Amino acid sequence: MSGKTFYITTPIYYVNDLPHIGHIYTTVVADTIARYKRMRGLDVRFLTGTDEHGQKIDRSARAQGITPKELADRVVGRFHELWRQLDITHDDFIRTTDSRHHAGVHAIIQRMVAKGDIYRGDYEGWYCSGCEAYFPETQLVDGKCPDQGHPVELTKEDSYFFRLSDYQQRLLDFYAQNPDFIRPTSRYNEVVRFVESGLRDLSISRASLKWGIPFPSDPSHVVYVWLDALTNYVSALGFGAPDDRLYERYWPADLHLVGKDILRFHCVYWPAFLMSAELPLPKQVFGHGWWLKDDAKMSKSFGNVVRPDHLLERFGPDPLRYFLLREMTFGLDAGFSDEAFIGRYNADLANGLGNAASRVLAMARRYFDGRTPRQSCGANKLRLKADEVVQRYFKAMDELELQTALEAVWELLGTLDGYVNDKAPWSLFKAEGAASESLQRVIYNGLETLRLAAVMVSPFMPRTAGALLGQLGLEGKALTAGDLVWMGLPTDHALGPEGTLFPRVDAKEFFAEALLATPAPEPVAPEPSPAPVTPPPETQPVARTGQLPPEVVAAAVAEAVKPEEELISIDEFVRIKLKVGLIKNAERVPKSKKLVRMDVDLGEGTFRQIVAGIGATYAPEQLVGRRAVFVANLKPAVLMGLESQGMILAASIEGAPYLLGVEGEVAPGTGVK
Ligand code: ME8
Repeated sequence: MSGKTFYITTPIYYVNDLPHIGHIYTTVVADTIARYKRMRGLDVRFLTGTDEHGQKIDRSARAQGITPKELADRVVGRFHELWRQLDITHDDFIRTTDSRHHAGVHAIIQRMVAKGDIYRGDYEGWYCSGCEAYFPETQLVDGKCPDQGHPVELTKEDSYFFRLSDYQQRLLDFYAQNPDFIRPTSRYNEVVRFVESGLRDLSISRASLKWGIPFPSDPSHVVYVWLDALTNYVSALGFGAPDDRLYERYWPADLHLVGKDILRFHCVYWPAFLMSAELPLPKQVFGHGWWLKDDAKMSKSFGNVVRPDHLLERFGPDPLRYFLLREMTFGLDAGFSDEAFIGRYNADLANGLGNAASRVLAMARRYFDGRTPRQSCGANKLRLKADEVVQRYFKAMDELELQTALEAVWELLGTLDGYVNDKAPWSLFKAEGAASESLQRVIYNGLETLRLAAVMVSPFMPRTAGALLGQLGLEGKALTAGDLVWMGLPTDHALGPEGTLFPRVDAKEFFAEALLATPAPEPVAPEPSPAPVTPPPETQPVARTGQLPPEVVAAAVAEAVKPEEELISIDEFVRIKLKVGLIKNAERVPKSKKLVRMDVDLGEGTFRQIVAGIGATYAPEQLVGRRAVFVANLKPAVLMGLESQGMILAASIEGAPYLLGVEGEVAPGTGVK
């Protein structure tokens, strides 16, 4: 290790909802960068965690009849589990309910108080309870909240304020001196324009809320949730604790990775708080774009709805990691589509990397008895390309252009493919046998290119890199940038066992199975309104955080508040024939993790074949003899080659199906209303 440190953070995620693709994205990006920096020999510290205070969490917990801490404890487990499944290598996970964090928050506020930057006052402004944000009168639209048109009320609150207005010029000077502080540049300009337009003092306490960290010296207030949350980046290092060695070693952070929604909190408030507390400022904040879901497409097109948890379960972490990093240009928005996922999986992973690996390795095994050739090759066309790609890869990775780095690796794989076609090693073998020096060189070059590709993809797809290196007989060694030098592959060396990196997927079958196998996960708690992230109680609503693009908000609102015309009449309802069915036989569908094939008695004399994605919750033997409710007049569908002549009804709890029970010995075929 060089002794040079690299401290990287993700946002700490709210615990009012289960983690989704957006959280996965930020965390996977951070993990890939952390792994790359480690590979370059840096002393890396990678932090993630959860944001557990504030009104949003308080409300969600109330809606479920549990305490906010109980809610947080429940959801935090899901984050830990997900990060484990995705091979995330964070060094620490902070929760804002940790006592170490309280100490840090108090310590920072005390420094701000000592600086004379905090005063007590009354706040009067227009409050939107739908968005939980204050708006100045000038921003109201027709007397309503500018974000979602909710009604606003004139509200007065006793509060502690931070003299943010005093920091306007200092912030502008700082941005000017540190043009790399905010990336990408478009966001830098956005923040500068915003600060230039003027900053007002910021309310940093809430008297009306109990769920938070008590304000130092006045426990009748709690600390404003964003001041609380931002401090995690230093409290996790022991700032404010007796042992602050980690703080001394790693602060200031090299990179705060955030979504563009919370950029201003990180680029305006956080540096101003730190300036006030006389602490060093982070070196860079990167505000990446949003994953948008083509909602209409996903809900309308039958058979193509796939949730990330299903992708993870079916493919393991690497294809999802790859897809997220390859599909989104870092900094811009992108649409998440399951078709695109399967398309990339088949094209880039099964055909691209997977095929290149199996093709070259198979020849090596065959021609040289499962060993690498005895001849290496220093100078050749493939090496020239590889050297050039490695340089481009380093440059792109250093500039956080992860997509560009992947493109470079795939370009190299394309060159490898052309090279093998040109050199036609099979003809060389046929003509001269394994002793042919040309054959040895060609195969060596192919294997060496695969080795370099494996090392380059290792921060993105660690398991795949390990598997490919294993097949090359190079398992188990920690990778460094020094491994990206041509001729690292030993000659006459035993190759590892054979394996398929990415089996091809039949998209049609996959979607059919996924649709039945994975019901939509339930949110942890229903939100009282589709309000965005709790916005600050501020005099100037600089960052109406969590604002989704209008089309996403519209879709969410439409989802949450069904317009009257979407209600169905009783006539429509009775068109669905629900019947009690008795399951006579049940068996797993071969090659499917979740599908079960059942023979069901619906009182019709003959049994119906019904195929359902319930096999992860129920073993076939638990199903036989059981009564359940079925849709009897659904058009048949073919799943993994089997016709399903109906559908079994199940409740869905976090993606797992639970069958509806039927009390008593109700005769098969009895109608259900
Ligand atoms: O804002 N696309 O927490 P949060 C891409 N607790 N990234 C997304 C995304 C999407 N559709 N949705 C969420 C909070 N993210 C605060 C942060 S930090 C001191 C406090 C990612 O649970 C993205 O990184 O709402 C975004 O900034 C973050 O999740 C917001 O997570």
